[in-house]
Amino acid sequence: MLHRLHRGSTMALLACSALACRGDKSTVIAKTGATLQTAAGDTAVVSPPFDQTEVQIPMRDGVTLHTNIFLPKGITTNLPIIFSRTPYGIPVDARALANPSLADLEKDGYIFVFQDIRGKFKSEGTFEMLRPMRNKKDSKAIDESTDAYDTIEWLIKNVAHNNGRVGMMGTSYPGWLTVIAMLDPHPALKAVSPRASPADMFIGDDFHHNGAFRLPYGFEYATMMETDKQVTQYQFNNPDLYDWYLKVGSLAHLTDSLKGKIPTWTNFAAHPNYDAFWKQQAVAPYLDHVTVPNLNVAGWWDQEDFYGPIRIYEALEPHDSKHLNYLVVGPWNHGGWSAKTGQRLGAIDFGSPASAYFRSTIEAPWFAYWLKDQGKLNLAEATTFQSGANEWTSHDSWPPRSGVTIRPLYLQPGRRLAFSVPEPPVDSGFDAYVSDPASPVPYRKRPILGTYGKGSTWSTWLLDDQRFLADRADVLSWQTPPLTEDMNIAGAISAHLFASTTGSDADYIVKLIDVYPEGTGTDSLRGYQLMVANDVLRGRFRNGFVHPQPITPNHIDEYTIDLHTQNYRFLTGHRIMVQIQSTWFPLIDRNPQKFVPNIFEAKDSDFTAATERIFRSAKAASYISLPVETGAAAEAAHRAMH
Ligand code: PG9
Repeated sequence: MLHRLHRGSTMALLACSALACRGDKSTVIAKTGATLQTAAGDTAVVSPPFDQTEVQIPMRDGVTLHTNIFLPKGITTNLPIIFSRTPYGIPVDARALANPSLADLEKDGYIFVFQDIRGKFKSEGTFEMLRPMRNKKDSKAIDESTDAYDTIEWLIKNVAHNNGRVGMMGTSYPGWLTVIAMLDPHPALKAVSPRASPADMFIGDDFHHNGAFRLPYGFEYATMMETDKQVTQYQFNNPDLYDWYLKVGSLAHLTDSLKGKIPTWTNFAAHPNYDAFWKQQAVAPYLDHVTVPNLNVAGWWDQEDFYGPIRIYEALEPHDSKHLNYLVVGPWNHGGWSAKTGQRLGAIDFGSPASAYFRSTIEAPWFAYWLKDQGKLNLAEATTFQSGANEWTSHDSWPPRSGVTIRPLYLQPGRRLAFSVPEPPVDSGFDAYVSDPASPVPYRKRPILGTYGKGSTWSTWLLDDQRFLADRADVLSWQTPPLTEDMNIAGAISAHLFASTTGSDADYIVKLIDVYPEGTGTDSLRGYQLMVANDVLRGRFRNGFVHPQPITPNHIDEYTIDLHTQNYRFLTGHRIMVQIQSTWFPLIDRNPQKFVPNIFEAKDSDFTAATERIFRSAKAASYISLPVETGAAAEAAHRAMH
């Protein structure tokens, strides 16, 4: 069952216009009053600070795209355009712009333009999930890049009072659309700021991590986007998705139930490995030149697309001879830079309003500099928030090139962690658990509500206290003693496991956790276990994502798991914990643990329990590689922001 979801405002607007519309095929749809009708049917007269015009802008192939243009009321001087494209539905009402996330830009003065992409809401054409780049040899071909180009061309010719410069920004899918627009940019596109743009849906963003399928996200997002032209949420007949997905059984049952009607799901099932389908969608290979100034934005606790923005920044770096490629990472979840203050996320207080700071101190000056020639660009290459210390730091590269020592933190007997190689074993040299797909480890406390469903805490789950897993015998933890001094990490983290399984395939999930002191008193964070980094590797892909390989049962293999990047201070008195498990349900679909060529086609009978051994002996020493800050360069990175 599906249910229409309004991601944006539920208000319907009759708009007013101050726009000169001249394009032949353009249609001005609404040009009247300022009366607002709410979903409940009551009306209120408002005085939005913008005049709105709704138009259908023609693309090169004749398809028209639904676009809303908001001009500051009483505009007398020419202003730049801030342009966003989205599959989620555009603001239909100037009141949607009365939003703290836009306040700084509005104060500075911009024309705002929002557009529904092909096939969504009132735009013509067909929606295609992350539409691949066109074949440039075909002069008639279109893609999201040509649609952005054609729209900008129309805007600068048709919108009254524009100064001929356009900036683009957007979060997640709209962030990806921003990246695609800059690949082949219209000359008027002078600056972009993609936030949380996915870069590769098989390796690290919404749909898979290291080849492991993100089941609820994949299923719920694909059905939400491809059921009709709107955004329509799947309705579950069970309040606990852990239970629902477990009862569904193997993925093949979901494939059957969708009856081929959801193209993205059909593609998931047909492309279980990193083949041409995924590679042509990945953006990094296209990022071989820096076309426009680019402010990449990411959040340390982004539950959807953290890999993407970092990968995009990294891919552009070698081509950035003019120094136009920048990075900002804050203590945010997916979209957290738009939060009113951004001081708190989940249970954690980051000590200052990081989102408000970003918007007034980085975002607004960024666009003012490139689009209005105002101010100076006083921005470091990488501005990242060090959580724990709760301060912004600045670096001339990310990860930092200096001031950091890579140190291996080894798993030890007695569930301890230490920076020294384990002694020759006095015991078996490993710790073991039974991973049973019939009783997988929940990724967060149950009941687990629908991803975007009412009351869902999906947006903050990465900050959940991991103590809820304390009783599970299939989740193993190792930890340091309480730290006697602060320890900062800044840069890339990875896990290096030596492991064996009695099965012929396995998943390994590794979490790096900050354990707060037990202490005394009423502090709500006593003993809290906060994830600082985490990810999964599907064992079949340990030697590459193109050709899955079975695991030889009971053979010790080495697994390297990218835990991405962080900037974090473990405070004195806290412990560092590493947690390992082999299921993370339903976040990640269950690995049958018996090798089958395509897990989407596994039978229910293929799912078998297996014993996992994690080695911590001198010869098979599993460890986490940590970028530990040291010395003067590290101090300078902190000082620079004060
Ligand atoms: N994370 C979402 C998404 C982006 C791109 C493709 C699929 C999903 C989003 O928030 O837009």
